[in-house]
Amino acid sequence: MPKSSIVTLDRFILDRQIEFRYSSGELSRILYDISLAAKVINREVNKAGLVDILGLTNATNVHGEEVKKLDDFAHREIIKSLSLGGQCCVLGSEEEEDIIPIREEDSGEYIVLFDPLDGSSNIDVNVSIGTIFSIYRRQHQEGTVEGLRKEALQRGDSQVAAGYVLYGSSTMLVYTTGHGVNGFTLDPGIGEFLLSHPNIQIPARGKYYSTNQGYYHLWDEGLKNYMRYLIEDDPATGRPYSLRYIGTLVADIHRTLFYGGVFFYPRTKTNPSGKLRLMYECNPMAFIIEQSGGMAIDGHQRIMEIEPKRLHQREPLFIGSSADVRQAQFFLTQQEAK
Ligand code: AHM
Ligand code: MG
Repeated sequence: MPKSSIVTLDRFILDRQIEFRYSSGELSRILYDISLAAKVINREVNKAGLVDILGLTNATNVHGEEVKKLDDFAHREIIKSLSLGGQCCVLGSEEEEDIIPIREEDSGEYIVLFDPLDGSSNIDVNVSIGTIFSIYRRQHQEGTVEGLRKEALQRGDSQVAAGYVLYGSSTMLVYTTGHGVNGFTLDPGIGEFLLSHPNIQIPARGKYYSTNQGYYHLWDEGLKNYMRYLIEDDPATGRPYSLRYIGTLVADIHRTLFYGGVFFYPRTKTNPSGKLRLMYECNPMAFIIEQSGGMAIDGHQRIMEIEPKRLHQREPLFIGSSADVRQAQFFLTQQEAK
C-alpha cells in the first residue's frame, strides 16, 4: 500500500472480512453500526460544554425533545444503531441492569455488550471519555429470556471482536477481531474514521504506572510492596516509574497501549472485587491488550478465562505491558504465599 493512501474504517472492515471465520458480512455490519453510533455520540460530546449557554439544561430542548444526560444519550444511540440490522439477538449495556433482547424470534447471531460512555466523572469537565464494546457469537441457548441471559454471559476468550472509542484531543476508534489491533482517527472534516495506527503493538515494558493511588491504604500488602518497588530509584531497571491517571479507563488504557507500563484497579478492603466490570470493561480491554502483545489478569488469573456469573460482575484488573503485568503478579503471589 502506498504510504499516502487513505483507508477508511469501512473499507478496512470490508477488506479484512475474509479473516473472520464466519465471514458473512454480519460482523462487519455490527462494526459499521458501532462506528456510526460513535460519530453521533462524538458530535454530542463535542457540544457538551455548550449545553448551558444554548439553554438546553431544562427538561426539553429547542426541538421540544427531552434532553438526555450524555451517558443516557450514548446508551440509546448504540441500542438504536444495533437494533436495526438484525445481526444481534441480545445487547447488554453498563447503563442497564438486565439484558436488552432485540427480537423474540428470528434474532441474529451476535451479542454486543457495551459501556456507552465510560469515565462518567470526567464528562462535565472536558476530560477524555470513551465507549467500550465487546462482541460474541450466539451459542444457541434456548430462545427464552433466560437463554439470552446465558448468551450474554460468555467468557472473555469467546469474544470475536472488541474495541473502544476515545473522545479525546482527537476521536479514535481502536478494535480487534483477533488478528491484531488497529486504530482509526476521526477526520471531522469528512466524518470518516481513517486508518492512522495500523497493527498496534504494546511495548514489552513501559515506564508508567496508572492507578488510583488514593486507595493505597486499602490495598493488600503485596500490592503495596509492588507500588513501593515501582517508585524506588533504580535507573538500571528504569525506576522510578512515572504516575499517570486520568480516571477514564479508555484513556488510561489507550495511553498504556502506546507507551506501555501497567494500569491496575485492584481489590480494596472496601471493594473486594475492585470497581471495573468484567463484561463491559475488563474483557474487551483484555482482548485488545493481549492482541497487541500485552497481558491482562485479575492479579493471578487471566481475565479472559474468568467464568462470568453476572452481567455486572466486578473484577480486579492488572493490564498492560507483559513484563510489567508479570512483575505485579509476582509481588501479589509472593505475598500470598507467605
Ligand atoms: P464509570 O463506569 O462510572 O465511568 O466508572 C468506571 C471508571 C473507569 O473509567 C475508571 O478506570 C474508573 O472508573 C475510575 O475510578 P476511580 O474514580 O475510583 O479511580
Ligand atoms: Mg465504565
